Amino acid sequence: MDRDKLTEAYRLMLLSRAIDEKCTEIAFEGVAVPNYHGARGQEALYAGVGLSLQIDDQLLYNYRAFATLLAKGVKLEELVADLLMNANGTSRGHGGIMHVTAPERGIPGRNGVFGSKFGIALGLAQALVLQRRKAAVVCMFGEAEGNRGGLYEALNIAALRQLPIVFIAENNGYAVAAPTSLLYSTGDMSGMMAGFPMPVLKLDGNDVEQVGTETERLVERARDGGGPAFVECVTVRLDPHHLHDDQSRYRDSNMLDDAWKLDPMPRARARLLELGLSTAELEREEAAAVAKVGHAFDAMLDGPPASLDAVFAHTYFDSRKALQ
Ligand SMILES: Cc1ncc(C[n+]2csc(CCOP(=O)(O)OP(=O)(O)O)c2C)c(N)n1
Ligand SMILES: [Mg+2]
Repeated sequence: MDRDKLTEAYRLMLLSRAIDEKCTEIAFEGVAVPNYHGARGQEALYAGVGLSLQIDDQLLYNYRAFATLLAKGVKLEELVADLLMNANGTSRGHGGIMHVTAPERGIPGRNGVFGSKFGIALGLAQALVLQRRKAAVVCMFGEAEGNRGGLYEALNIAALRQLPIVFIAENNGYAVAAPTSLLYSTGDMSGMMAGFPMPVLKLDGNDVEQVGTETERLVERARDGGGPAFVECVTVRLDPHHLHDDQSRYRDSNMLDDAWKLDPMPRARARLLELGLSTAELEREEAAAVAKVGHAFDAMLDGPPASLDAVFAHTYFDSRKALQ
């Protein structure tokens, strides 16, 4: 990555980290942050993937992907409002971070049932092909979702029809408390896929340059009719599964110390210094991210709750009208 691109990636990573720090802070003060799952440790993966996407690409995200959503065009204030689950969010307070929805920006929505997104990815990709749009679907999932049978069926159909889908497997070491090695017979997420007729890559998910460069190449290849690909990004979850998870039950302090050695933030920072950014410039970037996130939370904290009327605004069937 050149210096400008890496700076852009680092900005996204900083925003993501600042969001985590703010969510944790206010949650401990008693503010509800519904369904918040931290991204600390995984910022390089999410920023790298996000930067490889254009507006017309379709993103099926997972709930920690703050940097990917921001890169895809969700405004920081909207994302914060989704985290706080109020009416200023993309889902108007009806779904929160689990259901960020901005179809005009290539985010068709998310549902909480693991495994369902694979069939949706096939449908979105088939639509892109039929409409002759030069765009790709990026389908992101963790170890739990990647262990559903639907993934294997989707990989087969994607290969058979040469659909433009890049599958991104987020190997952050755990599905809640279960380590990856307990879930996959090869001990990782890409070893399982070696036989599928498509590029199958295993990347250092904490290296934002590697993730950004490789996913960009594969997304472009998919847009150009080159077919699907499977990318495992090996990363690290630094925090508990969510704020109410006691990770001391399955990770001791030595394991956590080792995890923190993989933190992608200092790594990206060191690379920017190598590329010629000064410490003062980096400090300015870091302070700017914290300030931006702080302002977004200040602005969105008292956002209005979801409106009851809007419950029926985006549905095919309005039961109130049927009862009139
Ligand atoms: C079909 C289904 N079963 C169970 C769940 C509950 N669930 C929510 S998060 C989670 C674990 C997720 O682990 P992973 O896929 O590794 O993603 P990570 O949280 O590590 O990002 C589970 C089992 C679900 N959402 N859907
Ligand atoms: Mg996981």
